[in-house]
Amino acid sequence: MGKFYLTTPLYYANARPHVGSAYSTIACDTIARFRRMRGEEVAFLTGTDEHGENIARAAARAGVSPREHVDRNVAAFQALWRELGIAYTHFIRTTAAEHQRAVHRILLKTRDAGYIYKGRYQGRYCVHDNLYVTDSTEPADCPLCGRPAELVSEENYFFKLSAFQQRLLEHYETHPDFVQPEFRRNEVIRFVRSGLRDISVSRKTVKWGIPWPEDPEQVVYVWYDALMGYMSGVGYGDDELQWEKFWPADLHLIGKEIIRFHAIYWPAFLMAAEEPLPRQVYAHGWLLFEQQKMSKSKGNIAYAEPIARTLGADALRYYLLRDVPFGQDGNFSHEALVTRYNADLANDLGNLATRTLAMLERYFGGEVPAADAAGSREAVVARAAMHTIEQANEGYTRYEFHRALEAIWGLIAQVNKYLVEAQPWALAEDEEKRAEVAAILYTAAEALRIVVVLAHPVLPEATGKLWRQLGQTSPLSHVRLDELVWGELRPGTRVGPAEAVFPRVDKDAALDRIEALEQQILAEGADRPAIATAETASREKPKMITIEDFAKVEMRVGEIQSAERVPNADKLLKVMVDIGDEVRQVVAGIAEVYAPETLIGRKVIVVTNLQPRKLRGVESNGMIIAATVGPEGKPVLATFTEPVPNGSRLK
Ligand code: ME8
Repeated sequence: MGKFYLTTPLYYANARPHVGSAYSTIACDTIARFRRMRGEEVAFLTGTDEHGENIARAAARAGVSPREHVDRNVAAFQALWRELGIAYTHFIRTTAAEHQRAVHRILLKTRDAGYIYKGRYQGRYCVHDNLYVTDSTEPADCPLCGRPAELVSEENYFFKLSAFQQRLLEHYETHPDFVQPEFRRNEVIRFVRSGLRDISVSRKTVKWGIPWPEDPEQVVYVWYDALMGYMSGVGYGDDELQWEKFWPADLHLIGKEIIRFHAIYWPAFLMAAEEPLPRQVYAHGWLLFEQQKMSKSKGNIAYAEPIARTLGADALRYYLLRDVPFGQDGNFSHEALVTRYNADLANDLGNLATRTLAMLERYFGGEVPAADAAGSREAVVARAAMHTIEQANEGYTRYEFHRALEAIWGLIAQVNKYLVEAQPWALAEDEEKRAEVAAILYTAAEALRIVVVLAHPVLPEATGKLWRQLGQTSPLSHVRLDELVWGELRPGTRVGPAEAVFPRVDKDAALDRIEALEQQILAEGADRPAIATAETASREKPKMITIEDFAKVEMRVGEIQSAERVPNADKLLKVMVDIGDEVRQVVAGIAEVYAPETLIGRKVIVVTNLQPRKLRGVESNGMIIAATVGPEGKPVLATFTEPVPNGSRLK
């Protein structure tokens, strides 16, 4: 029996999961179920990435220890996976003792092989994405989340990534499937060709992490730590039998933003430690919500629970895999989801099932009849079903879920049409047509059986119910997808009773209920996203400060004298502001909303005692106050409606 080992990313345990995290996990679960139905032994790993400064800060904001914080969020992940029918076999937490041992083991191996050295790291680091943004100390924004990267200057351990440039390129060449889809592979190759620099793999000022072996002053860089979870999760250095059986991984499924970590760092780390490389890294696209990546930092999040509790987990699974071609970005919308639910699930599949089962009950006492009178029309349906079996298998194999589902729903539409044309309900009135009616209903029921088997990886719960309604007693997950053929439904099988697995819903009522449940989640203090965002910040209870704290901030009325764009920065304007006794140069992130010429003469509020800093090389001596509005964080300048002299102090 073949094996298949696949993984989701190990999600940051800094907040509860959202639809974005559910997306990758549902895709993996579908692949895992598909592989099992082809007779393979599947190890399906998911888990949580629990170390690093971003987690420690999120915990501090929530007023709990990092350990408490991650425990709470991990529980939320595990509960959601249960609710969504995710049948993972392994769950790794990067705070587990066996994981720490595995990290130490591989680091020591790497050091002994000569690929680790001590040096000084100086540059800009994004705490949220754990990304070394530049090696320069100049201010820079993180390319992943757009936040300003922080200045880091410390003694670190470095990994000789530069030594692996050639070997990586050779690997991509000789293993064309290693990075997929193809356009991502090309992206990675281009990046590696442009040159690789050594990277720091430890942090000194961060405390929440795995201590560096033999130097507890330092902790292991969180990406090194997290990637190792793919190995420690299946027993690396701990459970040889399991390790030997499942490693190398057959598939790391990830979102496109973390491809460099997976397709460059990860194989280089493994080459250095002389461990076998995974077979494939597949990067899917982003779910966009209101045109932007759904993400904790932007606050434009949809949660999975409200959908699962309104329409069922299968509805979410189906929508996510059907609506967006896997690999590309796609819009997520509750409206589209409910529309698909009613059209594809309640209507198309629901009608085929209830109609067929109800007629079997009515005309044949709930027993599948023989199809002796089957003619050419029935043969057409049988051929279409066989073709659909091929297409669905192919779609799943290539992670083209939308194609697999399109093919299956194509068959459903064809059989529904066939029933409308054949009109068994009209023929049933004529006793002489009984054999014909039998052939029609056998054909519909057999097509339904095939649909149920093929859709099982995506709709595990609903297909399970339909399977039982079709009178099948063997476990559905044991049916072999690669051996599925037409004609195996046995005449004489008792079916029914027909029960709707996807009852039709009123669209507005469903949307209202989803919205109400979303609000409930946001209001649940314990489970709220731990990262404050433009949208969620207003809902969070602010930490109190004293009047003395507030008095430290000097704010004055200013009048804009001139404004111009900062070159190569879409968001920034260089503004000269008259604050009474001087004219200050301030750089403000408002260029996307305000044209420079519209600002002249405008009264604004300026924070005047901020330390000067450089933004894109332009010095800023203060800050102009603006509200942050909507999910995109659109700035709206604060101003006065009554006359007020320049330089007046605000308090
Ligand atoms: O990056 N659309 O964790 P993370 C599609 N801990 N997929 C999305 C998504 C969206 N809008 N939002 C999230 C980390 N995802 C690291 C990984 S692995 C050793 C360490 C999914 O919690 C997608 O798979 O930020 C993305 O790559 C992942 O969640 C990021 O999860």
